[in-house]
Amino acid sequence: MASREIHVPDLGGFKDVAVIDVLVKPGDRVEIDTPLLTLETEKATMDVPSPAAGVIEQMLVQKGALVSTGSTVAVLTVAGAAAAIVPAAAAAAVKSPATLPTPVPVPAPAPAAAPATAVALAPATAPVNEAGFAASHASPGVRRFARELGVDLSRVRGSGLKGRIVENDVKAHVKNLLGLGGTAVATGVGAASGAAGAAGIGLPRVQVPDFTQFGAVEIKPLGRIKRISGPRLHASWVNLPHVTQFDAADITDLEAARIKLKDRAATQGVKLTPLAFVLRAVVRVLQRFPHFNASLDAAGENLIYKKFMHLGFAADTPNGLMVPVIRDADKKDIYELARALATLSEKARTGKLSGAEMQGGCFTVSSLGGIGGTAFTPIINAPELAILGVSRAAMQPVYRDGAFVPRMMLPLSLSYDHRVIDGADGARFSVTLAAALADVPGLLEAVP
Ligand code: CAO
Repeated sequence: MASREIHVPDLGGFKDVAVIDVLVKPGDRVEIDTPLLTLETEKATMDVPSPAAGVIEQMLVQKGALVSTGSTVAVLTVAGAAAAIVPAAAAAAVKSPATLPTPVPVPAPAPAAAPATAVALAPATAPVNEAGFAASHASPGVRRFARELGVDLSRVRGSGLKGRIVENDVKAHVKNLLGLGGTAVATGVGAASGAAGAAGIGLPRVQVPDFTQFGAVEIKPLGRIKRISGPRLHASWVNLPHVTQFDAADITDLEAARIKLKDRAATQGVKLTPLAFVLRAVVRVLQRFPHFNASLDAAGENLIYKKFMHLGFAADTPNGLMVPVIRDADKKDIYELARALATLSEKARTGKLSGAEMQGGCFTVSSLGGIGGTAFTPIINAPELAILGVSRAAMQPVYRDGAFVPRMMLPLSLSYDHRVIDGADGARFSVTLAAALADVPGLLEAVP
């Protein structure tokens, strides 16, 4: 057992930064990266994460205190070696919108509840300028409020001290956008932000009755990940016109090859599941369809083609769904992809993913193949333009050359942003992907 001081990581030149929240107390057990404090600069809020696992011995700062780079904020009792220590600067997780955990794709409900006219009435749901949002002068509460409404803070004029944006500024901004009366809008905004799962501005709200009139209830707050990802998923759902293209790839030959390779891979500690092959096939297809590896700019007028190929994948974890990102997936072969999948999903499950490991994705794959199902409609991980859903492969009778033959078919569900990707392109992408999955030698080729 050893005591270890925890210092504020490099704040990038900011001094006397306010502590706006103290998240732990003496006696609390913390892991590496457990947030200890929340700081607020004029530009963003950020957590100070624990650089090591242990038990909090002392907290040396309180809410309202001012700290700078290197200030000692806590003392931690650390068990065992210093090996568990990671550099604090590397672990600092800036909680600006750009570094919030990537929104997690979830199977979407039927889209019936979002009439197009209502979305059109909602200027607050125009694409958010993330850099401008991050730079806006507003408290975490106001940022959250703006996120819930899909309001771009960079467009809001602040009436507080030094131009700080307060909640009423956000409401006034929405009022201006909608050209409606103050009282009515304020009421609408308040209600929309207050109710869990409430719809955004301009959308019909879901009425939540008092369920106790029907029987006993228990209320539990949503977990942190769901609270962060929910508004972003909602923003994607209402801002991006989703279309889902279904297809099935014949992976009979691929499965035969995978089963042959699987045991040898296992001896080298690699679990070779179909997903690694799907990722390799996606890379090959993205190389032919670069506009699927792009994003629309904030104005929705230009397409930003990415000259890198970082692939996200949805991982089911005890804390909720997360989307780790495999960097430079185009430079990895099947085995390297399988290894990256295992490493990152293990980190996601044990809460050890860093912010950087969830950023920069170009395209996401969401596989429910290990669980079951025949198809689903994944929500695009905006500002990406498409997401591939993979369901469970099954042996099926396929009519070929005048007879039914048993083939292993893998269901694919490709959701894409119809503002950028036409239906014909969506179908071409799916067909090309199915062909890539049938081309076993191509998938096993060495990666340049
Ligand atoms: N068809 C048939 N079998 C499949 C399959 C598929 N499409 N995909 C995986 N399997 C099999 C694997 O081969 C493995 O079988 P064995 O144990 O016999 O080898 C088993 O299912 C379990 O696979 P896995 O889930 O451990 O591994 P994976 O590489 O397929 O997936 C990961 C890794 C992290 C994506 C997965 O564990 C996970 O978290 N999935 C859930 C993702 C999710 O919730 N997505 C929904 C988001 S909504 O958009």
